[in-house]
Amino acid sequence: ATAQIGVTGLAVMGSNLARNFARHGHTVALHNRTYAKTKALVDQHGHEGDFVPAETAEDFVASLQKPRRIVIMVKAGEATDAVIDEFTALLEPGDVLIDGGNAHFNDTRRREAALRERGIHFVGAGISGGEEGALNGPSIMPGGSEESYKSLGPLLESIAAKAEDGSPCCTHVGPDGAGHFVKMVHNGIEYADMQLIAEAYDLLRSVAGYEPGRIAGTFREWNQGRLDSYLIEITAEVLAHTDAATGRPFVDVVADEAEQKGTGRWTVQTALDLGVPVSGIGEAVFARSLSGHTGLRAAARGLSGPTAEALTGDEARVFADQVEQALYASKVVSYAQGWNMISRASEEYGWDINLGAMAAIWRGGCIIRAAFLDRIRAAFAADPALPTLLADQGFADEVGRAQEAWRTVVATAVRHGVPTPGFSAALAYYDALRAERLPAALTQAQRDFFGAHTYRRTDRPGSFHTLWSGDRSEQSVD
Ligand code: 2AM
Repeated sequence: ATAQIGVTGLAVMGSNLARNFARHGHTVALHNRTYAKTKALVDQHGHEGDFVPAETAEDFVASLQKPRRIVIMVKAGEATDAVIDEFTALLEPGDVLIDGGNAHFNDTRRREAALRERGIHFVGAGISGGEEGALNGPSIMPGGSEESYKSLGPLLESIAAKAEDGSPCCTHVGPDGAGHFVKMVHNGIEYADMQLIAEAYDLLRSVAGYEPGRIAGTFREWNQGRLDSYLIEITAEVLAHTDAATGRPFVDVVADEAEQKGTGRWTVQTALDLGVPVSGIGEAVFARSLSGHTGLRAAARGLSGPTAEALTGDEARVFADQVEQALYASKVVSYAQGWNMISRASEEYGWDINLGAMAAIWRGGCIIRAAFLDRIRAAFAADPALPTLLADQGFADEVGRAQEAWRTVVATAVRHGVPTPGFSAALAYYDALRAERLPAALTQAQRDFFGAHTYRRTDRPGSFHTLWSGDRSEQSVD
């Protein structure tokens, strides 16, 4: 037994992760359901490090040092359960099984509890960064027991991306499903970021009248400032790209129906269950969904819209700057919502998640990597109990300075008939949070009227019901 770590499931993600381990000096046991993939990996990349290919699960397990550490990289769902069952029979107490797929955190909680009974550590690890990240340094979000992280942590940290300050983009997130939970929220935030960027693009194109090439330049400029991020960078590259077949801007030849694999939807479903308003992620999921409803869109194409003219010259340039401010402010709101969700789940499940550490490990490797995340890390370092990012003085000041431009952008979008559900929902959230009084008071009164649901008063404690269909006197309800 010579291998420090094993990888089973050698499609692209698994292969790249195995190569990443090997390139960092670890001896890596390799296994795949069909041996051809294992052989292909060793044939092509065997020179990159020490690999121990195995044809059978038994040989694979026998090649691993104890406690054994096996990373499972198969499609989330039934395949994961099948592989877990196969290996559980071959493992001993103290061994560590790691699921690096995009499992739902409730599946991870179930699997962890079942394996814990047999003394096996099950680690649901979120891995972000795609194929490229898996090979060159992903952001890794492992859950599971503290004890499992003692032996596994150094291995994972060695292959993880490194933030600018050199620290690894990997930390023990918390027990059982905590790792897969934060990976899910990461993806939800990614959806929101992408939606906000798409809205900014749409406004620059439809309201400022910019061509894609010029918008690429605008995004490149923005990428020099506070919006500096991987997603802004690739947006500029996409917008600068010309379709070889037609000579048209690439973005104009791509069908405008966005797809989704489900982690955004999971985030919103889970947020509803936890009672956390994540309107930015919600709008992003709905926007993708709407784009795919071609029948509805065809049926609505003839509906009337406004006749506002595109802006020109200085007006367009001023507007583009306002869009940057709206994008930034909306981004702060959507991250604030995402962190609320992690915080709420951490309480609900007893995960004790370090909120600042999540920002720290998303600074590199993952799709939402950005300079911005170091600001979030710093905000939680200054106040670990920060109730919302918007309460951090730095973010509050910045959003405060952006808010007039943000309102102008949303109002202009409405006047031009350009849908900006992300910008609009973020602004509505901001205004609702800061409001002295909300019309929820009226909602409560209505609920008491039709359903005797009772209400509380602003001036004294207790619950009350008004006899709406009687003399409208007030009853005290215990
Ligand atoms: P395969 O090469 O034998 O198809 C992505 O599909 C990876 O998951 C592949 O390496 C694939 O193995 C593996 N995989 C898919 N379903 C599986 C299952 N039920 N059991 C084991 N491996 C599986």
